[in-house]
Amino acid sequence: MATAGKVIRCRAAVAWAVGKPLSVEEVEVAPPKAGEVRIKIVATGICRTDEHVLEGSFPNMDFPVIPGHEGAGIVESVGEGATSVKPGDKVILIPLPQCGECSFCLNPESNYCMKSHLSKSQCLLPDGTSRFSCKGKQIHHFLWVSTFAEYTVIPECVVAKIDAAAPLDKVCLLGCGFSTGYGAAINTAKVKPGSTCAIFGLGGVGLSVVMGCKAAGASRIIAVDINKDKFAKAKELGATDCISPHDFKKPIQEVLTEMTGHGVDYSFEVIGRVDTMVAALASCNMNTGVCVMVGLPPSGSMMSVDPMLLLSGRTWKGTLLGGCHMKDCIPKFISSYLEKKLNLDLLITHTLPIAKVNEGFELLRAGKSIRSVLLF
Ligand code: COD
Ligand code: ZN
Repeated sequence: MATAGKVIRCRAAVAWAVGKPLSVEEVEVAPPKAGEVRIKIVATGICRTDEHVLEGSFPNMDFPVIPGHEGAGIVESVGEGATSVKPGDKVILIPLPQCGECSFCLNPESNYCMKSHLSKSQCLLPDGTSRFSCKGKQIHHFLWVSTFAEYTVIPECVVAKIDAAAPLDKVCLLGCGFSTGYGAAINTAKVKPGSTCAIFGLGGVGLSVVMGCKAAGASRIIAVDINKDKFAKAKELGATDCISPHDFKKPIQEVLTEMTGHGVDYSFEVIGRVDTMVAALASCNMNTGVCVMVGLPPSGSMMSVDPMLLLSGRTWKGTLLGGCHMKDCIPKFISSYLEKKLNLDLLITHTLPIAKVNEGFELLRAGKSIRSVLLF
C-alpha cells in the first residue's frame, strides 16, 4: 500500500488523564517494526474495561493512552518477519497474546500466554516504545491493541486473521465481549447439558455467557441484574428466569439456592464487584458447584470469604478471554456467525461514528447500551 513504511496521520480517541472524557485528535502512527503489523481499524466495540481505564481503576495504566480493545480491521502493512498476515487481510485484534509456542499456548486447558502484558506494562509495545504521538507527545498503547485509533500498530502475537466475508462492524465483538462470555461457559465452566446456571451481570459479556450456557444445553439459565431493562434481551438469548436482587429482602444467594434446591451447578460473576463474586460463589451447589469469575474488581481490591464455601466441595475459577486460544477460536466463531449459528447482532444496540465516542460511553454508564460499535 502507498502508506507502507511511512508515518500515517489519522484520528484517534485519546485519554489524556484519569477522569477526563476522550478527545478525538489527529495522531501520528509510525510504521510497524520487525514482528509488528499496522492495521486500519474499521470498527471497535466499547467494553466496560475501557471505562475502567478512563476512571483509573484498570491496573498498571500509563496516560496519555489510546484505549479500545474490541477491534476489527484490515492489515495495512507488516514489519519484517511478520508472516501470519499480509496487507489486505481482514483481522481481529486480540487483547491477550497468543505466541503459539509457550507451554500455556500449547496446553489446551490454558490461554494465559507467557508473552502476556497484564503482569507488566502493557502501555508500550514489547520493545518498550510507542508507535503513537500527538502534539509532540508520546501516547501509550493499551493491551498492545489500542483500537480507538484509525490505524494502530500491534505485535503479531495479538492478531487473528479472519474470513474475508465477515462483516467487521459485527464481528469486532469477538475481540473481547463475546469470546470472554461465551468461552467462560464453554471452556472454563464446561457447562453440561441439563444443568442449571446463574449469570450475575447482563452487559455484553454476561449476555454472551447466557448464549454459551444455552449452546451447552443448560436447562435452566437464571439471569441476575439490578437493571431490569436488560431482562428482555437476556430472555431472547436463552435465559429462563430473570431476577433483580432489589426485589428480595434476603441475599440473592439464598434466593438462588431456594429456586434450585441446592444452588446452581454453575455461577458466573460478570460485573467486577467483590460482593457479587462472593454471592456468586455462595449461589452454586455446595458439593459440586462451579463458580467462574469473569469480572475484574477495581485495582487493589481484596476478597474475604468463609472457607467453608470451598471446603464443602465448590470449585472457584477465574477466566481471561473465556479461556479461548483466540487465534484458533475466532475463525471458528466467525464460521458459526456466517452460518447464522451465533447471533452477535443482538448484542449490538448502537452504532456510532468515532466522533461520538463519548456518547457511546455515556450510553454504557447509563445502562442504556449493551454494545456500542464505533466506526471510523
Ligand atoms: N448486581 C447485579 N448486577 C449488577 C450489579 C449488582 N450489584 N452492579 C452492576 N450490575 C450489572 C449492570 O446493570 C450491567 O448490566 C452489568 O452488571 C455489567 O455490564 P456492563 O455492560 O457494564 O459490562 P460488560 O459486560 O461490558 O463487562 C463486564 C466485565 C465484568 C467483563 C468487565 O467489566 C470486566 O471486569 N472486565 C475485565 C475482565 C476481563 O477479563 N475482561 C475481558 C477483557 S475486557
Ligand atoms: Zn473487554
